[in-house]
Amino acid sequence: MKLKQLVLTLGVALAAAAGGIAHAQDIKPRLIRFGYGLNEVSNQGRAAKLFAEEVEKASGGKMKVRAIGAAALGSDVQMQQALIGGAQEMMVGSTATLVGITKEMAIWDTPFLFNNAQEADAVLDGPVGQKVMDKLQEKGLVGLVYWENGFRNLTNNKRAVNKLEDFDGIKLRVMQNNVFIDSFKTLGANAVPLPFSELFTALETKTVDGQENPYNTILSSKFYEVQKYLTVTNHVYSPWIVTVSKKWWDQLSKDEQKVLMDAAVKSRDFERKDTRAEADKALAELKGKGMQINQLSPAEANRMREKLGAVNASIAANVGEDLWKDTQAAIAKARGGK
Ligand code: TK8
Repeated sequence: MKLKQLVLTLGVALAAAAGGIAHAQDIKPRLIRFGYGLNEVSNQGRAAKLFAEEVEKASGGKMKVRAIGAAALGSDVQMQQALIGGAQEMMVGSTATLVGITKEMAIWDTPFLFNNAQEADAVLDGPVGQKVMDKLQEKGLVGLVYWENGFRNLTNNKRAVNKLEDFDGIKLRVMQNNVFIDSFKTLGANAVPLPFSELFTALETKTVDGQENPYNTILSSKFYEVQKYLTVTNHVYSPWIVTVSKKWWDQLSKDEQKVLMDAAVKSRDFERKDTRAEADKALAELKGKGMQINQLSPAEANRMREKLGAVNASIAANVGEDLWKDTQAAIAKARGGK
């Protein structure tokens, strides 16, 4: 009788302990390191914060996103490698920095591909954008959504760029990507590939004379402190892409994957609105900060466009003629040509 009681008590105690452990495991949240390159007070930082909040809310606190900006986890390229290896869970960065991994991403670097953000949204969120995104999977990455980095514009410290010839000899930082290197060499600049995380210092120390990025970034990264001239070129629309380590993604339940996907879509919609609202006011702000701003005349803009057309053939060859044609067709459709 005594023994039976002891066994019973022990059994209850063991069951309680086991239950306790299982419970503790249940409430220990899944930690997601979400890295990005810009600082917290940027359009990228605001959207990363919203993503983190949405994930936490939708998972009832079971999933926790630590959004880590200012390239504290590394440059775009370093973070991509960490995702592939499984050492980091998520990031957002430029599609242009993914070209070394997935060559099809170079389609988005085509100069003057989109005339406006609505065309970009239609193509990126449509079947062509999805197809390019899905190519990441065979390399160990899962793409969720495209965010807007934006139309890129030129800044430099040498001279106001009013005509094509003014690019001559400008040492221009570009993203680590052949299309960008070729594009700016074609225009006569001295293109220097560098990670974004090294850009401010390179400008400050005059290692390079200039760079190109959307208004939002010129503002949030305070490039106006180290750059005098801004030329409105809108030479290419630059997407950001939210990616996940495939190694890690494959361990998640379908529910967890859905939480991330839904939050990614919400962050995308928020980010595009926020970015566009900020861009609308940015030029006036940059002027207020002392930048000297000029527009290219329509004739010079055309010369630039024609000159950059020379890189199209090599982009098409690199991404494949089928993808090139599908993209052109999708743009025509977005323009209402059907
Ligand atoms: C941020 C970069 C940045 C991009 C660049 O990590 O490198 O110039 O425009 O947004 O991805």
